[in-house]
Amino acid sequence: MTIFEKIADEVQKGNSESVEALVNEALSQEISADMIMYAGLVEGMNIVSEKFKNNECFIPEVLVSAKAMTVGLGILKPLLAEKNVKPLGRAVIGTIQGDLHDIGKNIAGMLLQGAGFEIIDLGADVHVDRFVESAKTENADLVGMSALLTTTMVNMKTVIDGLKEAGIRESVKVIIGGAPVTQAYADQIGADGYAADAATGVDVAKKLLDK
Ligand code: B1M
Repeated sequence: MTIFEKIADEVQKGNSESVEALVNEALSQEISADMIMYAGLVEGMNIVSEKFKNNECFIPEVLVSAKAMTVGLGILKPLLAEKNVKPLGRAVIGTIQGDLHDIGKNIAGMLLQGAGFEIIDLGADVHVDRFVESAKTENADLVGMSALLTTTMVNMKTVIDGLKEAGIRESVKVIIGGAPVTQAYADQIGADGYAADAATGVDVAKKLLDK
C-alpha cells in the first residue's frame, strides 16, 4: 500500500490520529502538500462520498471521515498557502434566510471541501444580502444554498435576483439543495444546478465549473 492509499484508507475509516501521523510521515518523506491532499485526503473523501451516494455508508460515517480529512488539511493548509495551490473553485455556501437547519448544508460543504473546493461557509439563516455580498467580496465561482423549509425556500430566488442586480450573476454558478427542493424548482428560479444529495452536489459543482 502506498502512503497515499494509507491516508485515503484512514480518511475512510475516520481515524483522525492515523491521518495526522501519516500526513506528517508523508511530509517527512518530502512529498508535496498538494500531492498528499489530492492523492490521499481528497481521494479518501471521494470514496466516502461515492459510498454515501450509493447508501453504502451513512451520515455519522461521513461526518467522522470529514473530521479526519479536516485534521489532515489543517496540517497542509499553511504549506498549500505558501505554494499557492489553486483550489477547484471558491464556493460560498449557507442555509437560506429564515432556516436554521444546517446538517445537510454542512455535509454538502464538507464533501465539496473534500473534493478540493475552497469553502466559505456563511452558516444557517443567512440573509439574502449576505449571500450576494459574500459572493462579490469573496470573488466566488459558486454559490451553494440549502433549504429545508417550504416557507422560506422562496428566499433562494431572492438571492438569485440579488446576484443579477449586483451584476455578478454571469460570473457565479448557483447550486441548490435540501429536502423540499427539486430540479423543477431549480429550473423555475433559474439556479444552474440542483443536487438531491451532497455527493451529487460535488458532481454538479464540478460539472458546472468544467472541473
Ligand atoms: Co426541522 N423540519 N424544524 N428541525 N427538521 C423538517 C425539515 C421537517 C420536514 C420535519 C417535519 O415536519 N416532517 C419540517 C419542515 C416542513 C416543511 O417546511 N414542509 C421541519 C419543521 C417544520 C421545523 C420547525 C418549523 C419546527 C418548529 O419549530 N415548529 C423548526 C424550524 C426552525 C427554523 O429553521 N426556523 C425546525 C427545527 C429543527 C431543529 C432545530 C430541531 C433540527 C435542525 C437541527 C440542525 O439542522 N442543526 C430539525 C431537524 C433535525 C429536522 C429533520 C428531522 C431532519 C433534517 C436533517 O438534518 N436531515 C427534518 C425532517 C426530515 O427532513 N425528514 C425537519 C438530514 C440531512 C442530512 O438531510 O438536510 O435534506 P438534508 O440534506 C441532504 C440533501 O437534502 C442534500 O444533501 C444532504 C445530504 O445528502 N442537501 C444539499 C442539502 N443541502 C444541500 C446543498 C447542496 C447540495 C445538496 O448544495 C449547496
